[in-house]
Amino acid sequence: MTSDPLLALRPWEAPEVTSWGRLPMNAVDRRSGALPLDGDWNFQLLPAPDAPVGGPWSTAYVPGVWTMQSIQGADDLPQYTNIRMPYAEFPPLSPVYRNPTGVYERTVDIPAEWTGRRIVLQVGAAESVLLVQVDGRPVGLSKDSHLAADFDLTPFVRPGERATVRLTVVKWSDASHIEDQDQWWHGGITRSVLLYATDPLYLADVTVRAAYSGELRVDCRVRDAGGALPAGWYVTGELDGRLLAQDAEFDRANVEDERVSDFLGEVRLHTTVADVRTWNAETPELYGLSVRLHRADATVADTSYHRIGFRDVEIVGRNLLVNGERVFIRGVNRHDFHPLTGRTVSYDDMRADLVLLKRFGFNAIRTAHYPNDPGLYDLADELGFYVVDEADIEAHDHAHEIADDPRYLNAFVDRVSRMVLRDKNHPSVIIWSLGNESDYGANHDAAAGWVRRHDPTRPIQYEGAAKLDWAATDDASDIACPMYAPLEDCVAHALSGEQTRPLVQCEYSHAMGNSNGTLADHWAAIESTPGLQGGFIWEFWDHGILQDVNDGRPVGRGGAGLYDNGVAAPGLRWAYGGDFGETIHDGAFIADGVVFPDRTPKPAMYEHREIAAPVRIECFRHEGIVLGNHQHFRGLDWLAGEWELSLADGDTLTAPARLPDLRPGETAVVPLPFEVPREGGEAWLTLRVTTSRDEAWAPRGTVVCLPQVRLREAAPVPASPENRSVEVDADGLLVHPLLTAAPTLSLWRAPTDNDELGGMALRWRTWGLDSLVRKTVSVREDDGRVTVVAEYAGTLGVVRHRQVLTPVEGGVRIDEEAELSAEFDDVARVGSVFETVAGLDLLEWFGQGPWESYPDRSAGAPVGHHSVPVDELFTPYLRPQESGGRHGVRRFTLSAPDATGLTVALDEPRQVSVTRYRAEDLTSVTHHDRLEPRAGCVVHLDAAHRGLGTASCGPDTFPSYLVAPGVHRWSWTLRTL
Ligand code: IPT
Repeated sequence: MTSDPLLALRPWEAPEVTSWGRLPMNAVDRRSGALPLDGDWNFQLLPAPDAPVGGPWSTAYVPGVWTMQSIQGADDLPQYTNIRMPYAEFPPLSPVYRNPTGVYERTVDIPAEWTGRRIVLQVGAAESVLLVQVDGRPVGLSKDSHLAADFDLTPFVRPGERATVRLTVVKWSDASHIEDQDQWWHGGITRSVLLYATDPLYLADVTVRAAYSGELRVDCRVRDAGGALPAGWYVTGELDGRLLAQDAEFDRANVEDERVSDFLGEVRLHTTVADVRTWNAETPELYGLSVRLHRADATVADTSYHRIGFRDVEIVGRNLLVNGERVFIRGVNRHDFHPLTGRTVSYDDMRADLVLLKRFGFNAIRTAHYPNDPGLYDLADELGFYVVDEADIEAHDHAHEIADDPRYLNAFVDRVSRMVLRDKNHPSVIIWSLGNESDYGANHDAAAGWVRRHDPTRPIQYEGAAKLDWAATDDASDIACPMYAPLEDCVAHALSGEQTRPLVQCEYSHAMGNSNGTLADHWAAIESTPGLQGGFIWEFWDHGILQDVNDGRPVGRGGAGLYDNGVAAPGLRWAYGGDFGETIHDGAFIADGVVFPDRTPKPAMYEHREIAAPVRIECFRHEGIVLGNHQHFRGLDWLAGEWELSLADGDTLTAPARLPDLRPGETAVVPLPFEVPREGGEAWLTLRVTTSRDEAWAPRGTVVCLPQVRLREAAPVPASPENRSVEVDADGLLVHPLLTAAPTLSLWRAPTDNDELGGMALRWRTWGLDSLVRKTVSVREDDGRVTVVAEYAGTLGVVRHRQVLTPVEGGVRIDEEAELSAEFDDVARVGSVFETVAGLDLLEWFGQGPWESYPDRSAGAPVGHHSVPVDELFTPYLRPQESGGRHGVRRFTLSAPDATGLTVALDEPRQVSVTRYRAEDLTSVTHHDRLEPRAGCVVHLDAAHRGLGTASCGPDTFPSYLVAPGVHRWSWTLRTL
């Protein structure tokens, strides 16, 4: 077989050529009633597009990338780069000899009943150049890897006969230079392929404008594919079963009467829906709209179905308004990703993504950095999300050259306009984004100009334009949408009096590894500073690919069920950059999401859930608890509550809560549900808020938030001294039957990704904090009490540490002091570390929990009595690092099933971690599957622990969360049970 003659034109190095023979994009969904062509196709992978086809055929599954399938003779594996192109060629060129090109071929029986109809092939998405051939004849080509390409096959096929369809997909092209997003590089067909048929006269496009007022305008474009147009044809619309055409006013400028007759072009249905149920992300009310093209005899020639929502989006001054409300954007950046299939995602998977996001308080999605699968938008409409729809343009490595390169002008306008044409009818889409990280040039302005004329109903954003001057009024962005801007800069801008447009960060709070420190601080500022409206966390997924450690290949589609709770089954792991043998790669930077590759939420999700709480405890006054409704549109009737009173020296008591009837923004005082005696230890009141009925995204009883208030402070508990002594060894180290390593000073943690990429880890290693050498200076016994002074030497100097061990009833009290000279201005922690015997497998504590929390990420972990098996305390971040900490721990017990064990009481709420790993165990391996758990527990309790921040990409934690030099003192009591 010859290859495609279109290939002779070398379209993969011609950026001016964006398509050939491709039909215009439109919003008519052709999926239902189509002939699906998904499944196994004959396949061969050529080394380059101009190599001859002729080798042996194997099979590839469609939709799917070949890089994730074990295909005979196809050895092209995933490769991860962030900014860098994986090859040296400058735009528009790509490697001449190494340009994997997949040839997909299959036969299709064209249904006989399609005689006389127009027959169209739709390829859902292919990256990065698609060429279509039917029975050896060239049909067309397309670029733009994340949008569908339709080709009219009517002249190429005969109904009732068999046709051979060949799809050639070239991996590297001029288009790759503008698809340089921070993600895995793949190759193949990533969305469904189908064949559909229409009447020769068909609905070519439908544009819906549904306003908050109830006004509805439906513009229909009717096309004649066959030549002469029959007389008497007309269009009707039906909204939730009600015929619109009967009471709709037709646009008189376009048509003579209700009938379209002989008119090729626009038909407008225009009506106002009385008592309209409006759409917003909290109450996403949808209507079903069917637009029908009728033949003269009233039979239906074509139908287009849309679920529409009535809502307004506008910018007034510096506020972004939805239905007139200044809504907060609690967003996340989302890629189309799956650990088994790469970029191919199913409707059920997308639904699971969005359901999870709803359950954790998110209300917005930026489709980073390309139009997502069409199903995503249907789900966002239905479940309620505000979507920033982003065009497939990221020229990152060559941003500056490309933004003004006229050879790429077509591509910019093509990609932005095709996205708008596809997604314009979705109520969820509130903003168009021109792309990501591509500098700012004339090509952007051209695309923005097209959008402003075509869809004046939505704002445009583009970070690359707005970053030059947040206060500008004449660039391609209606929103100042910085990425990773320091919070103080955002606040200062909002207070400056210079702000001209809303400020919504397109990326912030980088979720790589153990991260998202200061999220609560960000939201405290956003909610209290007019002009700030939120942002989009980077990002939803950890893009770990499930990989077989033995053969190094992706497990692929058959891997369902081979992972659980964020952890891959034995022999498998979550691969990140470099794991497929790539020499050019960006390592674990691909694992920077708030969920693991199997969608298990990371602890940061609980932080977000609480920050987004729809109902909150404002404060506690004499008359009772002040509750507030923090939503924009909804009352509290969809929520139910239960009070929990956690007493430090007692149990947890519960009482039913009746939530008041509050409109958004209102507060009310509700009586305190418990009698709390004035005396006693700490008392915390939690309102456990759940869904009171089934929501589309949560069954009744799903936890929504856990707001909390302290009712009573801690009272000091004096420990009675014992007439015994404490046993220490010659080095002054505590001897205790349950400890295998005595408490010593710890100043280091296994660096988090933020610590590594932010430069802290390097500094700590240079200071020698990871390998301090302890030397006993003195051991003094005095009346049963032992005072041990030791020095811990690194390269920066010596840290003096003193322990006073006093026998107390049932155990020993340890008063500690460590003095850090001024050079130690930013260490990971100051605290004690010890190790226990095996068998103490349950941790129970009073403090914040139950999930992992850190000093700057603890707003979502309520104080209470918690109990978690030791093996479940650790969070399996893809690259092992500090993990499993619990903030604000007052006391804890580590016990064996026979109730033996030890208990620790702390002088103040402290950061504690109990894991199976020493810090150096975690740093000695690169992947979680390589960790060997120890039999006993490694226990850290810290006088001070550094915040997490987000320095892997963006601001570090705030100075208030750093560990300051000077004298640190802490005390704790260790008892056996
Ligand atoms: C920014 C990118 O937009 C995003 O795709 C991702 O790479 C993120 O950073 C980090 O994970 S760009 C960065 C250079 C600020």
